[in-house]
Amino acid sequence: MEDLHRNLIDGEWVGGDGAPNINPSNTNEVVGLYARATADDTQRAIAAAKAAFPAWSRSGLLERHSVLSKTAHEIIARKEELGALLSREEGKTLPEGIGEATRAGQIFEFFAGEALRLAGETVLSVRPGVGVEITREAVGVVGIITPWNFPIAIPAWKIAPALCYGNTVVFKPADLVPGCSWAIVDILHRAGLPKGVLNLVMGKGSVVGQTILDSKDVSAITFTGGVNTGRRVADASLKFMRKIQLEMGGKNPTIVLDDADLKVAVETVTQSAFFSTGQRCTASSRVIVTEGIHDRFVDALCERVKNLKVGNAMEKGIEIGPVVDPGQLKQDLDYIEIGQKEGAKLRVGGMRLNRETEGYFLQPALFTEATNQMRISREEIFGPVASVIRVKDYDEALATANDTEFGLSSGIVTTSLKYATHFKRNAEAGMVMVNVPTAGVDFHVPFGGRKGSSYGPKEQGKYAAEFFTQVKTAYTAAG
Ligand code: UN1
Repeated sequence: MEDLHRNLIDGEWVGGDGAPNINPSNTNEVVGLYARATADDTQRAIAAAKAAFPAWSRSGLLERHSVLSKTAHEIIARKEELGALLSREEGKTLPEGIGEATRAGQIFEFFAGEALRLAGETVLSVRPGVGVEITREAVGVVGIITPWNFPIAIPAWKIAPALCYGNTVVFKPADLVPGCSWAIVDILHRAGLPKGVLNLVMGKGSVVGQTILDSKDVSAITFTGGVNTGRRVADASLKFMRKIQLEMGGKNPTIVLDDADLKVAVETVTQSAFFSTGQRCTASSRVIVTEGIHDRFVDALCERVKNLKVGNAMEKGIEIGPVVDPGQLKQDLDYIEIGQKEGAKLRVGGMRLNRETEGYFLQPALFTEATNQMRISREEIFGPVASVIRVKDYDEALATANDTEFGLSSGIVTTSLKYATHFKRNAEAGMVMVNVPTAGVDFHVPFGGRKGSSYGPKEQGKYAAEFFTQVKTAYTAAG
């Protein structure tokens, strides 16, 4: 079959029948056929990664630099094509898709540079005549499990550091969106990675993911996805004393204070809550607004949200693409109903939309008069649904923002240096955003949360070394 995309195991493209990858903007369109790995395939992939580890972990830095750098250049050269593939398989708008593809290229470029900066420390011992060296070494076979909502950026920000620091990889992309993952593995393979260093096993979590979790030969797992699966990764890993890095949910707040610039507030909240169809763990779904600006802000926000252009992700001028699949659409609609039953006021949107093509289009939904106790304020919805919570003042806003089991990204819109400074110090989140959206992060600085959102070392930037390496301290007596 011509458009069958196979798995890459030990340097060979393998696997039979493919499952169709469906375009959520047009469910009649099959983006491509993608093979599904069996448990057996996954075990072979793990064995190949294990066999490739000794050589790759000792490979010259120029070899790693060269593969990562070639990959960066090819991704950037093909950003329009890869961005379109992303939009077709996941439903982000075309500019968002191209932006994400560009980001993936930049991430590879960053780690191509990091490969040349690998260094340790030499220190004196407390004992005379003894020297101490502190170095970082690769961890081993890393299992990489990625979600559907960032089909190219998240694979990039896990694969690039894994390879940079000398690990070998078994990579399982989200079953729903294997297209971009296949494309970057193909690029890396052609860029000259030795066989077995990077293995692609597309397929189901219950088969492929489970086999990775159950393997004693997988020394570390980096996972982004839902809280429940994250817990399963953690549970399965303790018995092997395996390193884990988990990025899970969010219920990210954005505070709007009386002194905020109204335009900045409306734009920041609209982007945080609804862009990428609200399908980001960094999306803001709780908008906490102080009394003095509340009504003015809500009116202006409703106007903006009402006019958002929802439709086929590939069409020019579309601001919000479709929801990714029927399961997610049902979850969004269920929460829209729950919010109304709980007594929040649905001010805008919340209904399915028909467009020329058959797709999962949903008018972004904005609730007002919500409380922080409602389920819509406590549980992650992962769709274009946000609620406004009215509070008296900054102190109540901060307490409300922190009153959640999550702690990924926390935002404030204010012109006050005093409140901005206080918020940066007191927000219980891994990332704090002042007058910028909670979502849409830089690629060269640490990414990650705290509390129920994340577990383990941060991702991205030079901090990625924490997870993808292990530290060794060597003592040498001069004799
Ligand atoms: C971003 O907001 O730019 O799954 C990145 C997610 C996050 C990535 C967000 N891990 O939504």
